[in-house]
Amino acid sequence: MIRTLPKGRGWLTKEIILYQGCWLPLNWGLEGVLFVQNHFKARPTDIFLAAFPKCGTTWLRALMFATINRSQYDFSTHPLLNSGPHSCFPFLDLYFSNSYSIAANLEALPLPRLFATHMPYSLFSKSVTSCGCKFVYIWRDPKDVLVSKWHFLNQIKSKDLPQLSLPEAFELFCEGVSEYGPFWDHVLGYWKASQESPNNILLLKYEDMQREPAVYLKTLAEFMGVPFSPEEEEEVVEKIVELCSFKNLSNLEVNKIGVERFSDELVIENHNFFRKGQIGDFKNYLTGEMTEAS
Ligand code: PAP
Repeated sequence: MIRTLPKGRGWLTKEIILYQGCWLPLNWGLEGVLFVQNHFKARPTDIFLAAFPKCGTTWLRALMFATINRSQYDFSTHPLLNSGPHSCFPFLDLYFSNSYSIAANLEALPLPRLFATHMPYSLFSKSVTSCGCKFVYIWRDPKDVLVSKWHFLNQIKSKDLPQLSLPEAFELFCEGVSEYGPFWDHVLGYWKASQESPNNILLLKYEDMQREPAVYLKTLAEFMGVPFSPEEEEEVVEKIVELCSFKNLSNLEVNKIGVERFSDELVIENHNFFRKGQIGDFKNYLTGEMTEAS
């Protein structure tokens, strides 16, 4: 099958493959999708955090984990102070890999099971999307996504492969050719599904969350079925926002020197997940012409 699929230039690996309308790296992207499509059994209580890469998974992962488990942990000894946000719940797309450090038995995960995924909505089978489970989807200005992705993938890329220049990345991104692209197909797939099933799919925008984190954290908690009580709104909401803020997380020892082992080939230093965390950084990288064209 793989031999027959269209190939494009990869940003992290040498090439990516177009599978069911989505560009995927072969050794973890496509394998992960095939695992989910063929072996994963969703439960109605499952909650997925879905996003195109570099739209805010790290932040949302921390917020969702801290919100769901707020009665279990004290803020002074919270697990997020000692482990990177990517270890608080797993990437569904990486479950196929035996070397994924937190790939425990799927059936043994605490309820509700939380999963992160970069898969487009259209790649999930009906048995997942119609079982009653929920999707939290975060998206972001694609110009900032492009810049963030370009930095991140060049940073973690094997030294044996050539770096991608920004003009090259811009061209490829506009053509839809980047890991989990095309960007707009990804966003619109979840947007359309949220119009049809608003109780099951919540769309959040990174920029809105940056402006009013407490407001959207309350929306998120309500959507996940764990609304904050009036007493919690006084204090707990602010504490979670503060705990998960870019400033706090990026300054923790674990996020400065820790690593996340996603698979044998994909071991990422946590500091790479925290770059600037700002809105509009694209202005420092894209030319006026690029901005206009995008
Ligand atoms: P992933 O797809 O590799 O998981 P993801 O977490 O979605 O990455 O996106 C990383 C972006 O979120 C980075 O943006 P930047 O490159 O423009 O800076 C990162 O800095 C930002 N980010 C990480 N943690 C936070 C946070 N707590 N609050 C706000 N932004 C954050």
